[in-house]
Amino acid sequence: MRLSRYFLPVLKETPAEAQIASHRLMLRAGMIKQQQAGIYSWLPMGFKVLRRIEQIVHEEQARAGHLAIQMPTLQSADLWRESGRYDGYGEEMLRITDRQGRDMLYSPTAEEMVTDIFRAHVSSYKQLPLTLYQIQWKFRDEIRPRFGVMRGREFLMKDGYNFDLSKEDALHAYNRHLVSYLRTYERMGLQAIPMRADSGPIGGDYTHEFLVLAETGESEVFYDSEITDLTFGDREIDYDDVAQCQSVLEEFTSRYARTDETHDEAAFNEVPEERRRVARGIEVGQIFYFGTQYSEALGASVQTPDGSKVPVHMGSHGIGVSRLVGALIEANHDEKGIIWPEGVTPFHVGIVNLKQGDVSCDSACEAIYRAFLDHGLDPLYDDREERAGAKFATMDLIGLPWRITVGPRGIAANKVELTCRRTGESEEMPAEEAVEKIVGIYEGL
Ligand code: 5CA
Repeated sequence: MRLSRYFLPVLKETPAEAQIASHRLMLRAGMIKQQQAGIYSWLPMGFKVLRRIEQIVHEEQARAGHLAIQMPTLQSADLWRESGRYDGYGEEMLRITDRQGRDMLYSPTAEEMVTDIFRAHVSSYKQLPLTLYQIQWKFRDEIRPRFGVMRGREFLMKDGYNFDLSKEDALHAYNRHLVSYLRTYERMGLQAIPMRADSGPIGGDYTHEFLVLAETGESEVFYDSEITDLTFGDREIDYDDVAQCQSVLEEFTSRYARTDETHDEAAFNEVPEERRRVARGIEVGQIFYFGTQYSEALGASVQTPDGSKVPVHMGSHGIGVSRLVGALIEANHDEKGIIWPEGVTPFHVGIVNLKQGDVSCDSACEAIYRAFLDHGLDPLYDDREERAGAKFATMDLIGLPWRITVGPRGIAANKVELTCRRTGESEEMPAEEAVEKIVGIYEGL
């Protein structure tokens, strides 16, 4: 992409309504535009990051053997009356009436609808296990939408639902989700810690929330500092291996880590004092096992090997896809702007031409730009007639992890400058070498 042809409506002033860094930076970098309280349009660069996050989520769900579907955002109230949640859900549910006077709602989650799909098509244990998921917009009429996309009213969620014959199988599905989520967040460059949580309106006894530590997080968290040393890394996982998934769950959940909703002071005090941490976190995902709550209410049962009929055991598992964009920025920024981790960056590299219109600079930039495209990478070339300072400020604000700077003096000596956004360190080298280095960095991702 050439910046002269892009739509990047950068703001010079810091928007007064934004209280936290991620919200400010998303507005300043032209990623989103607020349309109503808690409802946003996603502009090209913001939308690109959202798509990258979705892609990682899809890839990791596929790896775990889960199947992508798409359910409607508008659902019939009758379906929700069957589970008993239509009346119980409260003010957060946006209720709508169509022209025939039928009650509808904008889905805040989709346990009912996915169970309806299941009961229509599955009747035998032989069709299990089954996990269906979607990435779809949700609506929750939050009383206090705030912090931009972090607590929106309309927000994008990955919601997945497992159907299993027994509690034991469903707990394996729970573990499988925990493992796949660890991988998912790490690929985005985030550490998200599974913590014991409260199940809220979804119901059930088994639930973990995934929290990214950040001062501006909405949840208070209590944990054993040893947990922050754990990384999933590139270990091979067989998602059908019950013992292996269970052991990962144990590894990541055996230390004390809870949100304020389930915090237990006595248990926390058993952690050695020097390892006790009280902090804040952003909830970027949650997994639940709730047994037969919805399958019984909606009549989703299967025939067992001995011919009897039993309701299936279920759980649901969510990732806050749009919230993650904010969480990623909270965890990765400085006073100049965003610092994207390579896994989710909207463009792999920025190219800054210090003297637009100079034949040698222009042709060097064009060659670098082409070389990246040939390697399947996505460069952003700042080809505008702007001062160097303004170009650098834009690049720092939008936070591409790598920048190549091309100027007349460097080109005369066959050199460009390669700068790392995170460390600020620069190195001079021939253009081909800079391209190779960046290609190498993205090869493993
Ligand atoms: N049905 C289950 C899982 S599929 C469910 O709805 N879970 S949830 O309520 O925990 O939501 C899943 C994730 O969506 C949360 O962990 C959070 O990251 C994100 N989320 C929830 N509410 C909002 C909101 N108002 N704005 C942005 N993201 C949100």
